[in-house]
Amino acid sequence: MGSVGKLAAVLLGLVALANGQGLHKEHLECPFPEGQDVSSESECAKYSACMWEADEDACHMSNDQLAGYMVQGEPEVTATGYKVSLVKEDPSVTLFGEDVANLIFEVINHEDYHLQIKIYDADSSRYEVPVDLSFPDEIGTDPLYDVGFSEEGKPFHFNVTRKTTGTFVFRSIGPLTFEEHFLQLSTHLPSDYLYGFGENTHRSFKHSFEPRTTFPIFARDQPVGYEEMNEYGTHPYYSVIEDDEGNTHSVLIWNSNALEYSTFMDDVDPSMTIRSIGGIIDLHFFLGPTPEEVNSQYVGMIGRSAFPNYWSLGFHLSRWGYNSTEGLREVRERMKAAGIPQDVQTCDIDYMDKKRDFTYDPVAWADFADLIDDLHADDVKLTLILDPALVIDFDNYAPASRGRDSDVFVKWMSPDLVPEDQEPGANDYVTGYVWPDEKVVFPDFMKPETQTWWANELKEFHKVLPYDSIWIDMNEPANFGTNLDQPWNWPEGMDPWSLKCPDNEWDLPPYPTKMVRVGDNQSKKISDKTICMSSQHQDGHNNTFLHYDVHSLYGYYETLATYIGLQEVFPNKRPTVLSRSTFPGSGSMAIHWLGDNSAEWEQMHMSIIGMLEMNLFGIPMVGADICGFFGEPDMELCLRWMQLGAFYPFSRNHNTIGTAHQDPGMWPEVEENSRHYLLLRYKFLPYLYGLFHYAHMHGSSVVRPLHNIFPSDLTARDIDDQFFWADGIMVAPVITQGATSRDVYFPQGLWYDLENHNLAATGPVTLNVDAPLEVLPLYVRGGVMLAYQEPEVTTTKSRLNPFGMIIALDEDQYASGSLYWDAGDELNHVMDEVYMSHMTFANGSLISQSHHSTDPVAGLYISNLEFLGYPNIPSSVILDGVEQPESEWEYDADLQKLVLFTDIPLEQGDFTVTLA
Ligand SMILES: *[C@@H]1O[C@H](CO)[C@@H](O)[C@H](O)[C@H]1NC(C)=O
Ligand SMILES: *[C@@H]1O[C@H](CO)[C@@H](O)[C@H](O)[C@H]1NC(C)=O
Ligand SMILES: *[C@@H]1O[C@H](CO)[C@@H](O)[C@H](O)[C@H]1NC(C)=O
Ligand SMILES: *[C@@H]1O[C@H](CO)[C@@H](O)[C@H](O)[C@H]1NC(C)=O
Ligand SMILES: CC(=O)N[C@H]1CO[C@H](CO)[C@@H](O)[C@@H]1O
Repeated sequence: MGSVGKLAAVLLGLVALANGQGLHKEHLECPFPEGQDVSSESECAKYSACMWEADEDACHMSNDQLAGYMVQGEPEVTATGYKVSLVKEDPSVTLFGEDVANLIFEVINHEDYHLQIKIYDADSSRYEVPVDLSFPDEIGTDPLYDVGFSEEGKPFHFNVTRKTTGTFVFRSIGPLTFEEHFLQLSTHLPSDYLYGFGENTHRSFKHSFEPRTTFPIFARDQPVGYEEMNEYGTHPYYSVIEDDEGNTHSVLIWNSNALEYSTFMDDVDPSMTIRSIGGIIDLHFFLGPTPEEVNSQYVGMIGRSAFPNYWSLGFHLSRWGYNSTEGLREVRERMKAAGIPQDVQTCDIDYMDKKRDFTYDPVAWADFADLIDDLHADDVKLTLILDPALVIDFDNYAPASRGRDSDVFVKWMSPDLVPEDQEPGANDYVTGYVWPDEKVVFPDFMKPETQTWWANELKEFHKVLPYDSIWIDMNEPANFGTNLDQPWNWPEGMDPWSLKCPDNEWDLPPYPTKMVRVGDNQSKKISDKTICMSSQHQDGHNNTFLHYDVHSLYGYYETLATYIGLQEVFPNKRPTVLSRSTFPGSGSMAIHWLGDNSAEWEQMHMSIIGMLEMNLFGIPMVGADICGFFGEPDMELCLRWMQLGAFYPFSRNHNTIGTAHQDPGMWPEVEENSRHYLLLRYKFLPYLYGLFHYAHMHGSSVVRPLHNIFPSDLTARDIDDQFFWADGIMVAPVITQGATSRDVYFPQGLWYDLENHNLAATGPVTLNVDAPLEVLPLYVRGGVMLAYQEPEVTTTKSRLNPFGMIIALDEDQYASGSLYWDAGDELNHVMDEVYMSHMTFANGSLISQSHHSTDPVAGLYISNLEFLGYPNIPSSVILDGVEQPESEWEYDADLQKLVLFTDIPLEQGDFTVTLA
């Protein structure tokens, strides 16, 4: 069939040329379950949808007509768009078998900027992601896009173009594959400025188009490493900057099955193949056109980010292995003695009794409740970890027996699969093994009964240990030793045992994706380190779901249950939930940290990439384990990481058991420098808090890549070792061992040093800046205002201090900004309980217009207005019509900085300053 295929390919190429699509060879490599390295003529011959190209020594997908679908009939108009029928030309031409014969290609218009395209089985229903999305009631009238597809009787292709520029956004290439357990769709991309997809071990923010670059996506307990791996969460979402002007779009692949994506060059065109092993093809396009508009449009659909408690923006200290209250007190005393800011203390599983959730060690942690009182007396909050899996010691462990009474655990899909050695009392539940010393069961958080039971356990436990927030770990869900002889931590002396998954189409799918070939994949199966794909979940409507389909939603539903449960524990307070596994929408409920990293320099860099990506995914409250989880950092690494981590939105130092302490008080140099940079963080928390409020209300990112602010700056698009807090503070951390300086790229505009207020650069320019060990390069962009408050060692204290504003002027002597304030932790913060002022400085006048109520701002005032880049000494300074005496302001001609000492109560609301 090789020669027939080639002839058809040539003919098709001519058709494509006639259509004005250009003559592309569209050489799409056939996917091999064993990986592309096995490619050979005999391997290729196994798949009738593939053909061997002897001259290129490569196995390619056959042409579209042979291997793909044809357009049949006229489109059928629907209320929101239209449907087109597709038919598989030759159902026997296949990759892995069971090709779906008839498909529907459906175009659904939402807002003008939002297009949905679904491709699904015309004859029977398939699994679709059950998570709710927000859609508008009415569709837009002037879409930013056009959709094209092939004529009737032609091989099926479709494209999406941006109307204003005519640039294509998506242009499918090659045959579409739609089989029972394998979907594949390839497209050209308008440029190689491709970002996103996760959660992955990306070593650059901008994607590579080297041949055979393939990343799997599937929730997995996979520590950070350097292979192309899938990690804890699932975010099949990417964005592309299309052109030099910076027009940007994004695409969500709304699919929760195991996925992978490959990037490559098709001749001159950057291209991508998306593969999934289940569900349907359901694409959501967001047309922006700016990167921040894309963000806002996307999170408007999946859920805008949660508004964090003010205290959660403080510094969190954590480790696994305090081992006792005494061990924890020792570290806490070191922090206090050093005067290092800390708002949250976190405990890992070593506080538990035999690693059981909702318990604490009655010996080593006997006085835990007293310790919590002591922390609270210092205004420090406590976060406790919980794992999803509960021991099946039903007779002695009430949370599990109550769970069994409510029937809340994940089951086998069929009673035949329950193993013969099932523990008595474990019903038809899937049992595994994780941290506790007995077998465990896994709550099915999709069930409303489970959510009720979980909320009750959270409430009961809070009566025992008055925690402030919950950290949910291991929720991919992780299970140790699946399919092996026994888990690595199986109790000594017990007969070997492990969870073994059956050999069926779900646990042994024909194409398990690259995930089985990377990382810590001991059994090389899709169920490795998790529960079996033939486990079964159930929702509140008696719908059942295979774990195969909803595996990657486990963390999402546990987050939802925890978020709801904590609202019962803390009525009308914002729940603080930290989750390891996430899915689109998790950001509306949870904080995320980037998982188990290591104390290695490159992982500092990867943490910036991960943080930028999570901001794309609508999870702005994010950070990595400062100083590294595995391994032991030296002083220099930990110091540099504390500098960077002081500017993670979620700032937490955490490490693993059996390692030396790495809290900032461990080295004199780290102690001094961490105190400095954490105090600087605390100083600008009012600014950061305002950014989170804005993100929550309008759906923006908090941490941004440079190109989100400068989309048409081509240099900015490659930079991933600098980042912004919104568009105001630019952070350029040192992430190289031994470096005492670094190159910093300053885009267009004026840039002031955040600390000494010097004019540091007039961009665009790259400068080598001094960054000796004690210095983190930080800049404020001309044109923005930053709200601040004098810092203290806790936010409880700093929140009482006077405010100031940094007013960093641009070339036009202009700046704008805002100050947002409220009680700091209320869930339903209504507008009459907040203070919100918008400030603009233009034409020599600062005008502050406020919306405010008295409650949250009583006793608070603005004491400093600091103008950076003010060119000359003013002849008069007028505040609310009153000329200010010279004692009330100060001008530094060298710095070109003017400071006004004011006493403006926030309760006053509006004010005006005029400089002449
Ligand atoms: C999009 O598809 C239509 C219909 O096949 C075709 O006429 C048009 O040239 C395509 N546009 C691009 C940019 O490929
Ligand atoms: C689910 O099924 C059970 C048992 O058949 C039934 O009692 C219950 O009403 C059903 N619930 C819903 C929401 O349909
Ligand atoms: C805590 O206990 C573990 C395991 O027994 C041990 O390896 C570790 O060194 C202990 N940690 C500290 C800080 O003593
Ligand atoms: C500044 O003054 C100019 C000229 O009077 C005016 O056009 C402009 O709108 C003013 N800008 C602001 C922000 O008030
Ligand atoms: C633990 C384990 O078996 N890891 C292997 C997973 O697969 C990759 C790629 O084949 C190997 O390099 C790892 O050693």
